[in-house]
Amino acid sequence: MTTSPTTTDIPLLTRKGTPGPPARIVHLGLGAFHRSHQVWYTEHAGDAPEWGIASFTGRRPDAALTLAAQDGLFTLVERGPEGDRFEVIGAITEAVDGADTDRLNELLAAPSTAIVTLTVTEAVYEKREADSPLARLVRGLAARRDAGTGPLAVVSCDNVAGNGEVARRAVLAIAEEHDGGPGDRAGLAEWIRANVSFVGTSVDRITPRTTAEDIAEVAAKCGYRDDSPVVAEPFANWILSGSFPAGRPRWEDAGAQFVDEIEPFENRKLWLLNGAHSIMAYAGQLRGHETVAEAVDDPACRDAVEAYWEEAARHLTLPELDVPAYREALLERFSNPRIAHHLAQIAADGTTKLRMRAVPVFTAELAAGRSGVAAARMIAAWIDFVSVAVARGDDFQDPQKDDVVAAAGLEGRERTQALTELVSPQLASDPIVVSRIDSLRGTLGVE
Ligand code: CS2
Repeated sequence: MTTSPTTTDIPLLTRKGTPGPPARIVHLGLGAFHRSHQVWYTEHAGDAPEWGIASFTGRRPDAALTLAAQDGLFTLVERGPEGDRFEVIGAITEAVDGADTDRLNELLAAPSTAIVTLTVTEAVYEKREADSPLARLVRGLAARRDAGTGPLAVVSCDNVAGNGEVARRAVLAIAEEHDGGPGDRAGLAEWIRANVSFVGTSVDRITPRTTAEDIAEVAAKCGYRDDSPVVAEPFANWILSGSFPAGRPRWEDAGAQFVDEIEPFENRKLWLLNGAHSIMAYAGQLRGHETVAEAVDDPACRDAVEAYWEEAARHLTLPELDVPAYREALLERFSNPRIAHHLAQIAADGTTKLRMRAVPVFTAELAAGRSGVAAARMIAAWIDFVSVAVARGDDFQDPQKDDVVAAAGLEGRERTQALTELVSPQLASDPIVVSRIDSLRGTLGVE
């Protein structure tokens, strides 16, 4: 591994022998967002010394190796419009390679473990493969059942509508598939139903990818070497709904909100923030922009976002959602010139994301007898974006990539029809809807 000249002579960030908090939370999906969000909230809970996190990577061990060398410590760089604030975060006590399922099973079977949090990406909830993070979780839950160590809470922190319920269904489906089959999992689904609570959440903190410059900046400003800092905006929000049968940190001390009914909050965040992000990711890149701040500064993108917000707002009626203030705050967050939030990062997994970000508003507008033109434009921008990517042979990430490539090979309206179908078979079955999307193609590209 190479280190920049500025970082060779200074000591690596470590705990210097002081133990971290006991691991009582297990996390699947050790990435930057997990660290800027759930780890930050746990660090700032009033009872933080009692709550450590054992965090497992997803596909690759790299993040665990880097963090383990620092005893789980990392720097959070809070990047405001005026400058950076640095904070060493110590709530991760163990950073583990996701392939180490023995350790996962051991931790899940431990009576001290009370919570499993997840940031496994939207697309993973649709996967049933044996090596998916959710299948690993199911095997861990079997270990807990066998050990007789009682109930716990699973907390999904992915941008998925109804994430608690979606996680529950996915976990039960995997458990049921194996019930009575090899691995002696008979009755596992039943045990999960009785013992595991699935907590729904709305999560929010813009977390761009860490760059080499960020690493150098931490070394220069903090006087230690951190090979894995995280950069995030100052804003953070976490809304949760559900029970914690084995206890939880006092996340409310750090500003987390516990509500009975999560759906309106979740919709506000998924539609207004993430929906706007997707419009900018596709239209913005087609128009030559690289970051959210650049895209929101372009009147064409900004107007498309505002029009979409108008449609979405009609279905966000609870007064406490305070949509006008939320929209204003979003414009400010998106415009933060010091956060280089790359549109390419947001553009990934379009089929899954649009299902959550465009389809519900489009469907609600159609049901109300309106056109849903702004939601349709988000889908049209995605179709233009993947069409260009496929034609140029650019790499892009999508759980249905082969189907996207095949559909993008069709011509004209057929292409619109086939790509829309990958996002929503229901919308694609309505010829008027397909024509509407088709007529919007090309309207947000380069002028
Ligand atoms: C983004 C989100 O990449 C994406 O799809 O829309 O990661 C977004 O930045 C976060 O949800 C903000 O909380």
